[in-house]
Amino acid sequence: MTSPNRNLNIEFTKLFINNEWSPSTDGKVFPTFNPANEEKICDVSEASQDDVDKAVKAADTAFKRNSPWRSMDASGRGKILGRVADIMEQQKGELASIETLNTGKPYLDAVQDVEFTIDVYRYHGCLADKLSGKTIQVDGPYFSYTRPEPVGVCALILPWNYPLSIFAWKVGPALACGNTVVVKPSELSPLTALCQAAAFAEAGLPAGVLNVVNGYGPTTGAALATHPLVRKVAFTGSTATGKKVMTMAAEGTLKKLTLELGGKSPLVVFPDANLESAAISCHNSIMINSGQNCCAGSRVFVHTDIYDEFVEKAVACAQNRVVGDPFDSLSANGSLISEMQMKKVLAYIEKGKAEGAKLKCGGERIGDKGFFVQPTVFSGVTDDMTIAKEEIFGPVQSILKFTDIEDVLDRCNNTDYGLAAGVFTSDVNNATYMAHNLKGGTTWVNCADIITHQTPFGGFKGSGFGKELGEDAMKEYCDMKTITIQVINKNS
Ligand code: TXE
Repeated sequence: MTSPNRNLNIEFTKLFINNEWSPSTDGKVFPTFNPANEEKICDVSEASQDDVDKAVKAADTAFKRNSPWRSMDASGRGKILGRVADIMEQQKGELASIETLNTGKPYLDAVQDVEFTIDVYRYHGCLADKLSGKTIQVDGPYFSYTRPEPVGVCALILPWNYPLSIFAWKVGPALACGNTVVVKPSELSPLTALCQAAAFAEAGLPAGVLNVVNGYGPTTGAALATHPLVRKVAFTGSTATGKKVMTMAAEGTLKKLTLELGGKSPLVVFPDANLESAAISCHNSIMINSGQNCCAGSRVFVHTDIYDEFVEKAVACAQNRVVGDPFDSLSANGSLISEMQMKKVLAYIEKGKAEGAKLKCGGERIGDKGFFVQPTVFSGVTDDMTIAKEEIFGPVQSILKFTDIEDVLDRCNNTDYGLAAGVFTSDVNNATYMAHNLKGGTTWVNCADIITHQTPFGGFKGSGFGKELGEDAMKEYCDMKTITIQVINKNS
């Protein structure tokens, strides 16, 4: 087991462009914090519009015909991703410690994030030389086939909740397919993106193929999303910002787009479910990462026959959940990412109380240093309440009641979101009927929040479009070309 390191020497804080570390052209920096104690960790270079332009041009040059990257065999690209995974394996404790420091998430969760990241690089590395098209029987004297080709320069805009792994969710398939990338990490958690850039350089990635520009959304992020040389934007964040990014991607040069946005994912518990196990799964689904999780089970619909018993179990789980120093191995939750996020969550809790939901436990900030919030459970939640409609992104479980399967399906699907959903039952017909009719990009049966590097992940409706992870992620980073060749019979 790796051990945490609290006394880190933060080595990478500049912009990573063309395999070089450079300060921003105007010398600007911004501070990055440890949300668990509110102390500044270090300053990070802030990319100006000129820096973004430099990074995109470096990526564009690296993508030119006959460049070292474009000339490399697909298996060579795969080997580089494999080497990055090996390097990260060696640095697991260090990377997890930096992630914990910069996000406030428990160290043991951060270790799992590093492991997931490594799996993603290995998986997409192995897929690099398995991209294929089809040969197609066509009418006439022609031979047709399809050929997946890399799109070009990809702008990858990242959130702060899983900075390490979501970097890999996008960079892994983008590079496996032969694209070049410019990554903008969240301004709240840039440090492990920079560490991964260093790992790619060490692994022998040609200059310009991967660039990282730190900065804020409306400036650095917008400069990247609107840059005319960018061919594809992949974004994870809020629906509101996702819509802006979609507009930007449509202006100027039309760009391909993947959006992974938020959710208000329903979990439905039937009376024939294993109640203990369902209660634990539902609890973990909303509490993990302090609820800052796009596919969190934030609406739990429980059948009226088992409602009170389920609520009792949910409250016991929440009361037993240890919140504290993220470097302490006993802590299941650390701090939230920022004061703003904490205030947003506390405001939703107040709204829940004001609108008549029953606060069963939690509901308060813990301490006055760091952004810790008590695991909170509301019962008696109804569909019209704000806490049942909007994404809270905090450790707040809302439990609703249902009696009828058709009615609960309608209620689950009556949301602008469609990222994930789940059902708990021992009846296979119920399970299948629910799984087929719930509108969520990922639907779980007798489990929740299970995401693997092999399975595609992505939402419907306001939760965005396009898939990450699994083989499907590769398609998002390719243009499929059709090639048709006239076949002349020289003897006729
Ligand atoms: O997200 P934003 P924020 C949800 C969650 C959270 C809320 C707000 O509910 O409380 O969003 O979080 C960049 N042009 N999710 O404000 O604004 C920004 O710099 C280009 C769900 O952090 O969406 C960051 O890199 N880029 C989500 C990224 O977008 C812009 C994970 C996300 O920021 C930009 C995170 C602009 N105009 C939050 N404005 C999930 N799906 O898991 C911002 N950015």
